Amino acid sequence: PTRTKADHRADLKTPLEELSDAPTRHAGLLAWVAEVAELTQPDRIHWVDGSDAEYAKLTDELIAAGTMVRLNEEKKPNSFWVRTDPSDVARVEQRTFICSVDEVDAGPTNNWVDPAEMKATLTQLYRGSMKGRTMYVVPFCMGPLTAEKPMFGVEITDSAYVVASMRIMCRTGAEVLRKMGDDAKYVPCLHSVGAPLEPGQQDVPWPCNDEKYIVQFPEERAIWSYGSGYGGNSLLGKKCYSLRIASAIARDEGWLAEHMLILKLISPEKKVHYIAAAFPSACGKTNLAMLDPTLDGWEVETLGDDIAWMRFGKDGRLYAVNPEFGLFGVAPGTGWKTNPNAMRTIEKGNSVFTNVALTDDGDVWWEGYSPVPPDHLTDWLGREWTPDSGELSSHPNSRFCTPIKQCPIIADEYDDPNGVPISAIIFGGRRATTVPLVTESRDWAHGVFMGATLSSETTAAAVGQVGVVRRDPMAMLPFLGYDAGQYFDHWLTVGKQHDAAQLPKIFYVNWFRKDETGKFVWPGFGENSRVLKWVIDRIEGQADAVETPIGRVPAAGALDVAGLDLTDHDLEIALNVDADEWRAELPLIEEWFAKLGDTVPASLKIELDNLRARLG
Ligand code: GTP
Ligand code: SPV
Ligand code: MN
Repeated sequence: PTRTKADHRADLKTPLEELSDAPTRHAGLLAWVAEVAELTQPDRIHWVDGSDAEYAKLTDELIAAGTMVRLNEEKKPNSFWVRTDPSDVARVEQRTFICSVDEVDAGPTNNWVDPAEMKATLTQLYRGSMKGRTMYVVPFCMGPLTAEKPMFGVEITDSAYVVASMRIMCRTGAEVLRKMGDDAKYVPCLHSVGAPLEPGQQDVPWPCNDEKYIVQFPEERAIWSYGSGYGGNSLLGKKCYSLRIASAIARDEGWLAEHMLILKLISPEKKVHYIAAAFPSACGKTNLAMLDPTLDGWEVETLGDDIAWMRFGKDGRLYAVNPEFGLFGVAPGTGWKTNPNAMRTIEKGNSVFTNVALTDDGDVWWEGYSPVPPDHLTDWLGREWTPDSGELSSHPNSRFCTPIKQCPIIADEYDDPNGVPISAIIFGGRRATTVPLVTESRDWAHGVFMGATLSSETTAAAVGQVGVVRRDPMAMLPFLGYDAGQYFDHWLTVGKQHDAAQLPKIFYVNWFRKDETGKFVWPGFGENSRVLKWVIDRIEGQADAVETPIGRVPAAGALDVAGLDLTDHDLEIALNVDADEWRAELPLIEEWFAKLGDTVPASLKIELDNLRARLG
């Protein structure tokens, strides 16, 4: 006799029966899982163990559901192509909330709703929201499990895509749960795509909801996310935990949680320096993190491409750890010429590609993947695409999600729970004008001023208009878990608490300056090693700089441009400090500080006064 769906259902355990043989005795966790199951009404509960067998089953189910397509094993082994709903392609900053108890603590840069009110709203939305679906429980740890105080989280989600991606992006599974024991503290992260299924209702390949909420409760250290399956909105260990919640923890505990890559730079003399750099979303962190230097004898190794947790060591130096386990990189623009190490990383497979194009032989493609596009593709919307289509084959915020350990230049220190000592912090943005290729700050406070006033053109990484200049302090505007002025104060305070000689030197870069025709004047990518060399030479007292009103820039001849195919005109534009352009910047910075209000530290206002005076 053929078995009906109803027979099959009758065989399944109820969610509460499943809980009784859950793989943990952590009472707090069990109670929370039971409470969420009661509220969201899933068909079943699955505790994620992180095994290969589980991953194979999960991806098979995603293929059957039409969410994933398996790529050609010879091109990209164990890898998958995913198309999202066309409306669910980026972070939703307008729908992101910091629900601190008091509104002032969220600061003027964040959306705020009273936490009780927000919980009431979301509880209504979560009620029955997992009907017809599996509720996955994903234990995870941000940073090494061997840390003195491992930073645990548990994500409950009804999205198998999220489970598959979390496995790549952070340390997950049975080992984490074991290490949590019966009573470890963890950040509860609740996620639902908000698309319950009625009995018999056919699912769609990418379930989501038009109503979206990405909510952080900083005092409670909890995250509630609803309606979106896209990376930064749904992989809650990433931006929600490791930046928004962690920045609040870091303020309380005296450390820094930052939107920064971490790289290791080795000079021809084999001298090692570690550098952390903060650029806004889609402004070059992944590329700089795995840069292939064009300068002879210089080498780069990768430690992280998006997030750095930095704590002061007993020696007074600032040590950085990458809390993540994978790369969630912007696909377009990633190719053998621009980022060969990313290409080598994804070639090894075990990756999920979202909103890129599919080739006829089961590989992926995107703008910049190779110089000549294939004759035919399936684009990110599932349509036929040819080079004459006149449209992008891939969404500008399409992403590759791949294990960081596959990076051929991953540094050995990557797993060290103590991190690496940072010599230089680099801030940078995407500015067509005004901001020169590289500027050195005079001291820590001046460097904090540079970070606090960082500006950049908006990109496709967030929903909204692209190319609009906005202030993005320390590249953290969308990721700050508390008041921006207090955040600057925290930066100044940790600087004052430590020996100035041991602090990293702070620099400011811009790879994106354009000439009068709209062309980037600086070649970027591997050539950025020339800027890193100047940075390190400055630290070691081996390169000359000239004072300008905005800081120190390379003296004539101090930036190594030997062998670089660059006209004098382009180099001049790249390095130029134009007093008129900077005078035009002053009212924008004033407006920015005014918007932030009373909590902007007085010393940053003095920095602004000094800048104004120097510009005359
Ligand atoms: P998120 O993952 O969103 O935080 O972005 P990211 O900061 O890691 O940016 P990523 O390195 O992925 O670069 C984003 C885009 O900028 C890609 O299309 C790159 O090709 C391009 N890009 C990166 N570095 C450079 C550079 O030095 N010059 C130019 N012109 N473009 C660059
Ligand atoms: C960013 O937008 O800064 C990213 C991608 O790194 S996301 O995970 O969506 O935040
Ligand atoms: Mn990022």
